Amino acid sequence: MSTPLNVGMIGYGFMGRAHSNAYRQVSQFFQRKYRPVLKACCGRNEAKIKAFAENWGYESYETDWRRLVERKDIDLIDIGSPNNTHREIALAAAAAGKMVLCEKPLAMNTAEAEEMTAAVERAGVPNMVWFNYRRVPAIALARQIIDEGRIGRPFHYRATYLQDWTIAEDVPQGGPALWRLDVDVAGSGVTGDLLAHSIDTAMWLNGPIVRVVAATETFVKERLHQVTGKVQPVGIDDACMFLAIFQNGSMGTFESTRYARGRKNFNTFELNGAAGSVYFDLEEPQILQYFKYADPKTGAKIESHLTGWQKIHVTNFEHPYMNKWWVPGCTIGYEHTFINALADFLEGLETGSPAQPDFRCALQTQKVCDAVLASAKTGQWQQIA
Ligand code: SOE
Repeated sequence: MSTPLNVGMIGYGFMGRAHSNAYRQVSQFFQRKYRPVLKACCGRNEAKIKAFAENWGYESYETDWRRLVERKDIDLIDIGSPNNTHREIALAAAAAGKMVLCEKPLAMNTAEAEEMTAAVERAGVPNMVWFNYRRVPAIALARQIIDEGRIGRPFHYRATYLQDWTIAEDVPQGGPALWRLDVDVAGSGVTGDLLAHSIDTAMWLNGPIVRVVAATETFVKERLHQVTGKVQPVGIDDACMFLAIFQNGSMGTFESTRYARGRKNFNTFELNGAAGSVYFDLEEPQILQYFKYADPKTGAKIESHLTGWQKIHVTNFEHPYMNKWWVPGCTIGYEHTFINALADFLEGLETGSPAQPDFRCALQTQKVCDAVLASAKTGQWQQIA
């Protein structure tokens, strides 16, 4: 017998849809004790939230998130609204004893993230941040390969996260869909929006980042603001590059922009170690590339004429998450990363071993983002606690 878990979803944009889809699908594919029930969704525009509730099958809707948080029939609050709303909702939800899931980045800055982490820990409520790319099976396989010692001593980590949707100068900032360009709502530009993903993945695969030095650029200095109707200065970073030193002594380079013509959601990483390397590119999400130089157990080198990059099609039953989906060779996509993440969260509730990244873990990513932005201002290396 499964136990219902009543979900209150805040936000009905891109992430509201991605999370709602996960709540609807997860129990069909993963056998878990807890079964999400789409109890209520919430958004300020009544016509839109009503239509959203009908489309996704929510039992009810609210137009004020405070009402949702107060409801006795809600177990879990999911924050899928813009970044500047995360803190207040998370604090209220934790105080009301609700489980809290939050879209990335956790907060506008480290101070907020610390407050939110303290709140969920004080309340003792389960929590997680939706860094969904950890749940791409090929990325999870990279982690497995690293844990198995197949990369050996790591030397280099290289990440890029490139998009091209803000090149035109007449793209406005602010308001629905375009709040990511408004610094007062987003907190930062590509650093919090895209590099937060890269940093989360990097630290999951290669351990903590301890030092960074960065440069950012805002290519279009003024844009029409959709809410005020005025042309206003752009406060976000359009592009960011930084160097990083990991605690394990390896070196990292990170690059992100929304001005890479032709790149839509180009999220890549490569890790080079003494015994091997791994490479991933989200444009081929079912592939993990692996270069094997030496056997991790015996240390024996691969015969030189047989070395080369292997393209592993990550769809076998033995691969992470894949025994829950289709038959080998059949791929899964973007939406499944959210379903896999939710399945892990539900498993954490059941086993008592919380799914990651929880708020505390995401706080560390926030600290790296803040250090990157601080370094871009001063040009100096920044240490991360
Ligand atoms: C930005 O364009 C964005 O939608 C991010 O906010 C998401 O986190 C990323 O996964 C896709 O790109």
